[in-house]
Amino acid sequence: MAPVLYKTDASPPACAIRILAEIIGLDLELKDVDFMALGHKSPEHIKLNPMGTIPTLQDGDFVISESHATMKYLLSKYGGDKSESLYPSDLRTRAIVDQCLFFNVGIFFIRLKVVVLPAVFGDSDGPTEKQKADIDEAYGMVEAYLGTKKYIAADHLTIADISVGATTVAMQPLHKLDPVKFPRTAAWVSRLEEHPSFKKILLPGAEVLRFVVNAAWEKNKK
Ligand SMILES: N[C@@H](CCC(=O)N[C@@H](CS)C(=O)NCC(=O)O)C(=O)O
Repeated sequence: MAPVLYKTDASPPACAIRILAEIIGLDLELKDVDFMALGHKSPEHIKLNPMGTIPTLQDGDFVISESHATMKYLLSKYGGDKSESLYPSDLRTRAIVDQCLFFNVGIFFIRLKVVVLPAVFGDSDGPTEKQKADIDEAYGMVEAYLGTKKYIAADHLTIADISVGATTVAMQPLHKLDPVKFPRTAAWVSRLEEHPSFKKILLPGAEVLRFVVNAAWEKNKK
């Protein structure tokens, strides 16, 4: 039986899991959670994932949430010969992949979430100057992590690119990346956007997020 992924199209971490699954050739059964109706906070979903967040994965009788942990689980169980390049066992490379994943969890994605949630569930009509400055600061961190590498943790694609890349692409409608200030990040995003799985899963997802957030801002302006 295929693992079940509770997701919304607009969720960058859910897109990250789907991109990984597609790259390793794993079928997922996708179940949409009605985010606007707070389906992720329903008693049934909280039972699966006490954080009440999307995505959540159910693999037989095993349930795991938090996309970064979930990606590592899926890769260990189903990654086969793709595991080594996506999450290299070399001590330092793996440490750098982890650094990027924790940066995404602890800093970068939070800076997206604090703009999106108050728009969708509150009365925010756009990002504040401080939020935009915080996003720019985080783009600067991505730029520094990239350094002279082609990808964020190594010279090839790893799960760090999938997670941090999903946040970066989804962030664009909230506060656009300035390619003059962050040229390496801009080139990396273009490279990721050419990847067939990013094209198929993330770009439409980011478009849904753009639509939802813009509609919320417009409504809140009235
Ligand atoms: N670090 C978590 C973040 C998950 C997360 O915050 N997801 C958003 C949707 S994209 C959510 O469920 N937000 C609702 C909330 O935080 O209450 C992960 O990567 O799974």
